[in-house]
Amino acid sequence: MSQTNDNLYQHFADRFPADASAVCLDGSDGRSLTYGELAAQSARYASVLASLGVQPGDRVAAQVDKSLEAVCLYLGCLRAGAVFLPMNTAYQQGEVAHLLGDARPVVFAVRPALQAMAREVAAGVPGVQVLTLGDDGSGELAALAEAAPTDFAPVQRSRSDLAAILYTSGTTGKPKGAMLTHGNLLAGVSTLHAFWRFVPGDVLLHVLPIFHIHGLFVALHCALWNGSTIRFELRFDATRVVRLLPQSTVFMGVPTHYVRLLDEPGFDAEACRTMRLFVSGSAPLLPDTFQRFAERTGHTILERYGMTEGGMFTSNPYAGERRCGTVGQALPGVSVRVADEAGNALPAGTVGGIQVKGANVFAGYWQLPEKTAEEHTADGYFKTGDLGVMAADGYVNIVGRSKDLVISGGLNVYPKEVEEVIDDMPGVVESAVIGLPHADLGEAVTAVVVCRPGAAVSEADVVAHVKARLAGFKVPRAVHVVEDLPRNTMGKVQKNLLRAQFTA
Ligand code: MCA
Ligand code: AMP
Repeated sequence: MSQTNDNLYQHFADRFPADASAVCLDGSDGRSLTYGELAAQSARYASVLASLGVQPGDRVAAQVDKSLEAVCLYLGCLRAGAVFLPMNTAYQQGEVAHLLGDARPVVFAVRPALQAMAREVAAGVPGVQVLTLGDDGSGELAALAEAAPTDFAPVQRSRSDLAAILYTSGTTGKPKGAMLTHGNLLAGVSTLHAFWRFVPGDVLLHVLPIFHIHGLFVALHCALWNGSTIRFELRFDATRVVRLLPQSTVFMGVPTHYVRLLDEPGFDAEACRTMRLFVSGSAPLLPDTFQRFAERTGHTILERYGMTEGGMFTSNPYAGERRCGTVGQALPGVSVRVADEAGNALPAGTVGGIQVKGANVFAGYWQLPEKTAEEHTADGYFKTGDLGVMAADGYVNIVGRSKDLVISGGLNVYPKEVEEVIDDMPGVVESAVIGLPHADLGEAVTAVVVCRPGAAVSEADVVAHVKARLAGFKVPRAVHVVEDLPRNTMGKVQKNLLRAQFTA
């Protein structure tokens, strides 16, 4: 009896439109790919990876710009049975070095402009081959793909085989790799596709980066699962979005996207006339944004909640009440509870930790079994680190985080990482990094710094120091120099007091 192949690519391919000339990716740079070309191109990337020695289970890292080629590389990885490791393009040398050293990929695809840096980092990592991939069909990988065959049978995978590792930071220490299996991703996409009622003819307006769950495993996956055309915007431009909405039916974004759209004069009900769904997530959507959006367009944003460690956990309903300020109810197949530390579910209306379990929830942290165990309860729930309240009818409100985290424009910044970089500066005694309310970004990274007596450390010095070492979105938007940091009796910095002091 032949075994079913649960390679995620095989499941996508089984659902691709019968008409191979249907447009899949319609790029904002004027380039596009049909579904037939996507199948052929991704086969070529799979062949190239295999010829480079990539075996099923080997990691393939990519720090490349959003492009048609990046999608083909990703699908090629799935086909070859490799484990895809996407990296934020803003990561600097130190951040990349940690990920490469930890994941030990066999291939590292990089932007041509940054190949010197990539090669320097890779020199310290045994076994990794660096190959360039541009966003316009240029680069070494693209050239190899050009010459490769257009057929490649997807490698046999079971649901428990790894498909991707996405790194996510923690309150302490370095970023950890969240391992996602073919089964996790299959469960995620099939649930969302049905729950958000994708229909033939849907067109996705895709503006998110494709190195995080939201852009890659939520937006792109739902559209591929539906065989949809994807208006593939290589970067977010609110004016272009307003122009493209009348050719689209679904949009997914972070709250900053919605805030910026509301600043566009032409953004109104007429611009949204063909749209059936606006989804928001990755950060809290302010009630003001939710309400202004409804007044301006007649559409109610559907807010959902998830994490790198498993994709989506809760969603407001497609047909029922999309309740402002909530992230909706547990998605089908996902168990969500608000519980105490011991894992006891708390009564409705009580604040506690949000814990989740389901086929979409990750397989653990790469090579960190103890950390994985620590983050799970005895009965197998994953502790998200988010604090919430569940109403009697199951709607969840996220009220805070037990993890020290700032979310800026939908991107996570772990204060500890930024503090460590600032504390290394000559003249600095210590620092505390907090998030302060910001109209555009939701929260703005803010540093509070204590200097040595007589040391002249300016805001510009701190900004320049961090910028040289960490991704741009982690750089403080403001720096306050203080005499000392407020501490409680245990010696812990009272960040709530700092937030109150520096909130305008
Ligand atoms: C860019 N910059 C930022 C941010 N993004 N600063 C703070 N926070 C940000 N999020 C800085 C750059 O470093 C640069 O600084 C300047 O802004 C301009 O950069 P540019 O790339 O042009 O910015 P932008 O186009 O305005 O980007 C804003 C953005 C983007 C569109 C909101 O950040 C974005 O795409 N965010 C979405 C991220 C996302 O997909 N999150 C999902 C992950 P300088 O000028 O000084 O160099 S969370 C997830 O996946 C979970 C599962 C979930 O629930 O969804
Ligand atoms: P990441 O680790 O980058 O996947 O980010 C996941 C975190 O984003 C979650 O733990 C939440 O803190 C936050 N998050 C995602 N969606 C929402 C939402 N709709 N509202 C509030 N926070 C959210």
